Amino acid sequence: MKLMSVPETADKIKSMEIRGAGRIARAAAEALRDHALSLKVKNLQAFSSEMEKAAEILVSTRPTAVSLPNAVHIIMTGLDQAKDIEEARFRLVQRADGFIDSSRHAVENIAQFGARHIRDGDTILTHCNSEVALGCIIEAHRSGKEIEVFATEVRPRNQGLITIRTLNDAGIKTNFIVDSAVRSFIHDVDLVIVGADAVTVNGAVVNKIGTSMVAHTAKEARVNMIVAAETYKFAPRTVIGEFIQIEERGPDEVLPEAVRKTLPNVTVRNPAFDVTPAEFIDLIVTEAGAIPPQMAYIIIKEYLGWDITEFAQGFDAPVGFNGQQ
Ligand code: RUB
Repeated sequence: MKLMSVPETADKIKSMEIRGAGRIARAAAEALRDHALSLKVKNLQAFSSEMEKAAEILVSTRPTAVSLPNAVHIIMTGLDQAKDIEEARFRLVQRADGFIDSSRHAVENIAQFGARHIRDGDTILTHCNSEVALGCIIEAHRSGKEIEVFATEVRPRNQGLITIRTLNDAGIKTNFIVDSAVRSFIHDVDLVIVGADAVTVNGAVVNKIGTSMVAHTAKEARVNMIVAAETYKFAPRTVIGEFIQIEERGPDEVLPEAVRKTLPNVTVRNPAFDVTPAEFIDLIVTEAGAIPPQMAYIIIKEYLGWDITEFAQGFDAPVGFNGQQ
């Protein structure tokens, strides 16, 4: 297998060749691990500083997916405690591999937990392309439940096309609709399942633009909404009131330059994500179990191992994935 360099991985994340919060985090973990393995430097200080630079490059690629800084933080933790380069390298590789394994297990466990909330005969609506949300749907189908799916197109990047291909290949009956048709079909839907790029301490979910409109429509129609999210998508810094930055992407994704040139008074706005408040969400399914969104702090504190007191000592307190030191 060809190793991908840090700049290569960063470019692929920026251009969305690698996309989806979980995949982004695992790709960053792989890039950091491969970088650590190939790094030839004279001393531990140089090793740490090169790794910090690589981490910064990766974290700056996409600002919204909290899985990315969370993964990088987990992997970089403890470097300063190593006694030499080889120990630092070993620890980092172990942490990166540990993160990738835990992430894959989390995706599998969420599929199992989430599928339990899907009943035989249910019609499910999903928005964007989330491997964990799709995992729940596919697992419900695999376990013999007869289900049908509505999948949105997801303008402007059409992630819905990836979703319908996956559902089609799994043999699941699927309806493909444009984003603006959600309200027209919501009465045919029993359950909405989406993924998340970030979950804040107060249970708000940041996900693909349009998710909050879907959630609003579901609430109005009294259709339950489930969010499938690994614990590393919960955002520790929201505990101290920090906001999740919503990525705004370039106008070309929405309208070609040739057309924009003819419209001098028009500005294209292209936020990639939006925020769905906790009161629109019935359940967040994590690998630690399903929780009401209002319990997000418990995941941040008990499961991720972050505590508000740690912020007083600085953000770099040595805590790791699943609270392991
Ligand atoms: C992807 C998106 C997905 C979440 C969760 O946005 O909003 O719903 O990232 O995905 P983009 P997953 O296409 O802009 O990356 O469950 O696969 O981590």
